[in-house]
Amino acid sequence: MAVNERIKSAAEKFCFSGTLLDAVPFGNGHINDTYRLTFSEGEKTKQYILQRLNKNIFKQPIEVMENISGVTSWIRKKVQEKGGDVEREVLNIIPSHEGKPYYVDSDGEFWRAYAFIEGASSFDAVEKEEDFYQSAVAFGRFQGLLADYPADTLHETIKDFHNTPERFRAFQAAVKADACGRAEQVKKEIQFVLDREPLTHVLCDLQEEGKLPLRVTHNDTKLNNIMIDNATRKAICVIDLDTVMPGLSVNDFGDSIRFGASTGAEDEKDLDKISCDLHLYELYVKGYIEGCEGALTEMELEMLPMGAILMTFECGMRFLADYLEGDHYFKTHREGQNLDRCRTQFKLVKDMEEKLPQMKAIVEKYK
Ligand code: ADP
Ligand code: GN1
Ligand code: MG
Repeated sequence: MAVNERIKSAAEKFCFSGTLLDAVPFGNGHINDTYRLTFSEGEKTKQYILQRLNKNIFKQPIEVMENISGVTSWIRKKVQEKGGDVEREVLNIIPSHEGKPYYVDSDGEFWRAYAFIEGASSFDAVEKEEDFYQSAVAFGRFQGLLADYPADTLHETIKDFHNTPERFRAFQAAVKADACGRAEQVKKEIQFVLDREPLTHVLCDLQEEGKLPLRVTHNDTKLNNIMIDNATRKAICVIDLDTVMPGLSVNDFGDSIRFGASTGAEDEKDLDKISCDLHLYELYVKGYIEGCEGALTEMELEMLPMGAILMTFECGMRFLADYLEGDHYFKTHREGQNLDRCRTQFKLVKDMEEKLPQMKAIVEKYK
């Protein structure tokens, strides 16, 4: 396959070894452009990940890479101390020939490269229940590994990323502007958001009152941001570190539930297929609490179900705002995809609101 000239040119700027054979779009991320590169090295082949950062979203790509460099060196040291495999249990940045963790092309686009984590997969849906449990342990441990990281050195890579009241204000502005004339056809969904304004500040209020601690969090804890070993089926590496920032543990927990405990895909059109699977939820609660190894406070434990509702609500609101604004933020592959995504999230929110007593009881069982 002929390799796209632009990718080839970017690939030449990094310290890869061998001759570039192939470059294919890879994964199902909604933000960056990800490619898997294959190089030949004598008889062998070696793979790498090359990504073009979405600089419409990450306005300060150098700061993103400073965060990732800091966090990955930190994790590498801890993996090393525990006798783990530093090639596979942490993202390894491949530097540019200039010794930088990125390369800026002539159009001002930012590229970065990682060693490819071999013999592992990421999943867009739970195929084996155990994988979901494993992802929970891994995200919990991730939290532990970064518990003593100097949080004040981290840049806020996306301002107010999980500031739900701020997201609500941005949503209201999108409705008011109605840039594409779409508001009329989604009145029901808009009303769903407006009805839940009080929900938006529950967690922020607790944080402001000092009742929920600020921690170093991942902030994008989707199942497909975890690499699972093909042979052992253990979660080995947390990836997609662009949004590692100070945040709330309950949001990290909640975002995983939103994505992984749903009975359907994020963009499923048939809403009858969408609900929160309490069995998967329970597996995640168990794994996350175990992974955090006692670090969560009583209030954090109590608020885990709220985190799930709120992250799902916030994400649905973001999808709807993007739909109203003309689908500029999240990658879409078909018309109406952001609206479908919004609808699955709101269906999940409703379902979780009804299941809240059971969700709380499950946390009680494992805390
Ligand atoms: P996005 O921010 O767009 O979601 P990600 O960094 O999550 O981008 O990458 C997209 C996908 O590429 C991941 O879900 C995963 O399948 C794959 N991927 C990313 N980094 C690696 C890596 N180092 N090794 C193997 N696969 C990777
Ligand atoms: C984006 O990059 P990706 O696909 O892992 C988004 C998350 C959303 C998610 C919804 C930086 O995650 O916040 O929850 O889509 N990432 C960013 O699927 O906005
Ligand atoms: Mg991702």
